[in-house]
Amino acid sequence: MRLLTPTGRRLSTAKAKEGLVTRGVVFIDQATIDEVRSFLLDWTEPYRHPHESSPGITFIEPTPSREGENGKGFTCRSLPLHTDRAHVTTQPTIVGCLYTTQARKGGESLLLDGGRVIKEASKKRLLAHADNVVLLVPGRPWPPVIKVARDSTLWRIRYRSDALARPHAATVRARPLLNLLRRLPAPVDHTFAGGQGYLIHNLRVLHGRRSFIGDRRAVRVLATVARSSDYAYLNEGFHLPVEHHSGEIRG
Ligand SMILES: O=C(O)CCC(=O)C(=O)O
Ligand SMILES: [Fe+2]
Repeated sequence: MRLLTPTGRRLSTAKAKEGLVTRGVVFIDQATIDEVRSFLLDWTEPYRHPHESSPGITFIEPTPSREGENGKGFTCRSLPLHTDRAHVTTQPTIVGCLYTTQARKGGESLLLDGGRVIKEASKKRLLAHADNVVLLVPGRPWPPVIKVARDSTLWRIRYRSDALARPHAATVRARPLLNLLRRLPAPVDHTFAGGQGYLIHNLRVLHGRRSFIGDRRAVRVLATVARSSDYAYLNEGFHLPVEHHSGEIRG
């Protein structure tokens, strides 16, 4: 397996972990699922998912029996930008997607750095209302979409906008931030062939995909950083980069 920056620069295992810290994303190439698991082995633990096949591992492919309200991933439809498991209490920290079969047409992966959204909200002085833009999840507590933890240094974003959960402004003053979140910047799209894919910091980088035609398959890996790891703070959020150039997920 090769670990790469989004511009294709090769990374060592250690630098790839750093890439998840500094950019929130690492690309993989010529990878097998066992290699992805072994990259995660000594510093993360599997995050359990109701649709998994083994701890932390879910096969993402059109599956008619799972096409329920929460099953859009198991169709060939587009998936708008989201945080995995945004509607439950605790999200996986690391989400990996290894594509095993490329669609005949479409199916591009979409990625957007949530750090860029937070910076934009900050520039427009909208973050004072962040506590009041919540993810409306019927029957569950409504967590804020953007949250800052630990002495205002660790940020996180929790986003989805579909039948299960959507952002909601609890006060009138929070509406401009809600509007900003409803109109996210255009994501960067990436075409991954079999053996390629990405690992993202799920509390930072939003992901989705375009609709597709043909057989498209992926293996998704969900993980939480082990408490003993130096990177355990990623389970709470990420540090906003000081310099954020174009904001696009590139090198
Ligand atoms: O199909 C993909 O590329 C991503 C799927 C996904 O994000 C999901 O099912 O949550
Ligand atoms: Fe997802």
